[in-house]
Amino acid sequence: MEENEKLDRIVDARMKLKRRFEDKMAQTPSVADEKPRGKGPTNRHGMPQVPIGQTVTQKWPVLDLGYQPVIPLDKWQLNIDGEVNNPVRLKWDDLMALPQVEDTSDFHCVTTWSRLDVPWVGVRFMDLAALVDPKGSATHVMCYGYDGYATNISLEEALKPDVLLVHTADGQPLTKEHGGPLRMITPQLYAWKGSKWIKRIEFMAGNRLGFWEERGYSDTAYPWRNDRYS
Ligand SMILES: Nc1nc2c(c(=O)[nH]1)N[C@H]1C(S)=C(S)[C@@H](COP(=O)(O)O)O[C@H]1N2
Ligand SMILES: [Mo]
Repeated sequence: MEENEKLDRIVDARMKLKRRFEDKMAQTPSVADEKPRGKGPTNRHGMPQVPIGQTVTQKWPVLDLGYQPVIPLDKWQLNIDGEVNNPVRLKWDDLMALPQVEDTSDFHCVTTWSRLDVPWVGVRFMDLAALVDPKGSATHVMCYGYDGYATNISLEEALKPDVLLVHTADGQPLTKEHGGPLRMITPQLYAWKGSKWIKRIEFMAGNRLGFWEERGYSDTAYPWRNDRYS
């Protein structure tokens, strides 16, 4: 396909996603709730900086399933498939050739710690979605890690501009403990919604539960609603 044609298709897919999810996104709790629970100054999406039940920490605890996979960059790949018109398999160089975004956001773990103002660098989930062009039937994604983890998220959450697939944190390559070479982050949801060591994003026609969601964690994970367990 011609480069121009390819770009047109990506722009088209982006406009389509915007039209489909803009309203839904504006109605999500972490943007729309009138009485969000928490304390501190208002953050950029209108919520109190520290959600209810969270304590700010300077440290960055590590949470995993007891196994930290090692993925050399030349073996690394990310598959994006399912309900999409243009499934892709990205190698590391393909990922780095996509627009790189710097953003600073907060990280809220369900185990009650929050790490504020983490500087990240990575690729927007939205840009990856526009690349694969989700079918009209797609409503959710399942994100899979190289360690066997999986977590589900709705498209109106995943398409938010602060949802990134990051390779850099605090100015350093993301360490293996925290999901390097690449992990997802979901600043407006509890952090378990962001898969570390991400290897596959499956677009789904409907919802399915991930690893923790099947084991009693909330499907929706809204920090300002104290929405931890189902
Ligand atoms: N692949 C994978 N991703 C994962 C997990 C995991 O065990 N495996 N744990 C989740 C949980 S419960 C949290 S709180 C965050 C923790 O990220 P951290 O270890 O960088 O603090 O990653 C989430 N993503
Ligand atoms: Mo967690």
